[in-house]
Amino acid sequence: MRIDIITVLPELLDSPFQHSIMKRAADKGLLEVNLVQLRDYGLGQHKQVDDYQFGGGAGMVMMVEPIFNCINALKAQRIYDEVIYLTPDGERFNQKIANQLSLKGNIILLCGHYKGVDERIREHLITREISIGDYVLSGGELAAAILVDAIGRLIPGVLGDETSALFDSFQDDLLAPPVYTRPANFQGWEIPEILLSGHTAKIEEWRHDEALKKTKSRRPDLLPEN
Ligand code: 6GU
Repeated sequence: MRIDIITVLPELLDSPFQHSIMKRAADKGLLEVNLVQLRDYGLGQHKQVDDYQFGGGAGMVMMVEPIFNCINALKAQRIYDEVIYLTPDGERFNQKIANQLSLKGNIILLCGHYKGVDERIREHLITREISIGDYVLSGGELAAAILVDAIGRLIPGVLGDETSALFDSFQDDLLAPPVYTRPANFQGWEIPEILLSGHTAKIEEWRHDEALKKTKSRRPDLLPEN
């Protein structure tokens, strides 16, 4: 999978994909993240990418032409399955969307700034608009990092244990059960005895019960209504 991220602040995204699981995905050739500096497509001597909004009002708007040229330059290289605009008024990102996107081949992520992008970009070039939650960020870059992480780890072969992504919090609409590691007793803080029993079926049952309990108390909205 290849993800191109169009941004005026590629520096913000230099580090997030160079560690841990995202690095492993890149090293294995399973995920290629390419940062595209929008300013390279800016207009005139000053490489302008934003301008005052028609009708007046505070805040700059990202112009059509640089984004149009940038997206076209990418599209000349390969076919894209989605051109996603990251915006607080997009569809709220969740595990289901991450699952869908992890099956794609090539994706463009467009990071907005200032007041956002000229609406004509959204009308004519964007295939999907995604928000990461009900709060406002100063730009789409950190949202893009979150998408890439959530998507990247779902690509088959990226996680060491092929099955582990399937048992995560949210993947089955239940929060994850508690986990423990050695020592079994730390200064009198003991782990649940069942985990030392060696009884796999009982342990799985306990984990499911704990997951259900936690979900009921913290996120009842995730449970089916009955
Ligand atoms: Cl995708 N972008 C910005 N700027 N703010 C957000 C967001 C995205 N999602 C939630 N808030």
